[in-house]
Amino acid sequence: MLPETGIDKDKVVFVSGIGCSSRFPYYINTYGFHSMHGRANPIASGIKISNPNLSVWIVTGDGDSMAIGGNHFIHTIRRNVNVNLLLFNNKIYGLTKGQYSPTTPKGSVTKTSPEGTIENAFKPGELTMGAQGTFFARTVDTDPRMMKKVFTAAAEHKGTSVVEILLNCVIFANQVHKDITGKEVRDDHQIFLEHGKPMIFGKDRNKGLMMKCDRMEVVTIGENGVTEDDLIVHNAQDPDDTNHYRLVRMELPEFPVAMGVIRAIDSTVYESEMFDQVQHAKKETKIHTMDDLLHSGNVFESKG
Ligand SMILES: Cc1ncc(C[n+]2csc(CCOP(=O)(O)OP(=O)(O)O)c2C)c(N)n1
Repeated sequence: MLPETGIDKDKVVFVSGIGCSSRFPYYINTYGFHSMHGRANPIASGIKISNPNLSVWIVTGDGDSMAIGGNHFIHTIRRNVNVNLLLFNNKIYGLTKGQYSPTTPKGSVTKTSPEGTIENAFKPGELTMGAQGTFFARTVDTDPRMMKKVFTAAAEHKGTSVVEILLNCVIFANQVHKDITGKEVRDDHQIFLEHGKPMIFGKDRNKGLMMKCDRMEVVTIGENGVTEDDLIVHNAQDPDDTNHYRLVRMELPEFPVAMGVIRAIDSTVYESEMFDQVQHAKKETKIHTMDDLLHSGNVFESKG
């Protein structure tokens, strides 16, 4: 997918934190930076701000970006730095051998929760919306066609593009997403959203999402007079995030899990605004040399 974006590979940087997922920069033939646990976001932000011509990708795990790096995650999104963030969500700390993470479902038995976790799990999409995110998409690692579509949209988006990728840790959280991604269930348990298209899903393409009294509901086309025209048409570009919130929260068994680009709205990006401010400050300033600087403002003279 990267070669098809037309971006020269010398202009691409992959920045990761720590974790199995964060080993990614070694597997790709571009520049890369395997950094510190939870700190990929500030490093990637610095790279992008100092050299906006680069295509900057962050690769992170659910532990790396939702726990130790949770603060950096929300602030990168709030600033809308033009970077792409691939969040490998296996719902466990893999590298350190199976401790629960902030996305581990409540009640899960893990190495650090022998009686089941007693914490509510984060949904990365909810955090993205809460941080005023301009782009959120979800995909599955076993669906290369879906991944390609979603990554291409992320690359094209101007702002922080958050992509949640559902995948297994084959050792410590094997089949963790099987109810969503399993071959026999995936058509009925996922809905692939496309901007401007009605929200249809199901093996027989006869199920859909409809608004009923301020609530989203699953309906069957052909039952109770429901037709395709009654379904919600996906508007990923709606600045009002109410429906996007509804979509990222959907979970089994009541709803299918939303895939594809859920939100992609236009907004200003951090590094452009910073560039404009720096240019303006340079033009207006009376300080051009170190001497000017030392003699500007309050100057104290030491006598005695
Ligand atoms: C400052 C610091 N604290 C803790 C660790 C130990 N540590 C390494 S990876 C990791 C969790 C990784 O989990 P996740 O981001 O979900 O990645 P995965 O291995 O599952 O891909 C932890 C706690 C560390 N390397 N550095």
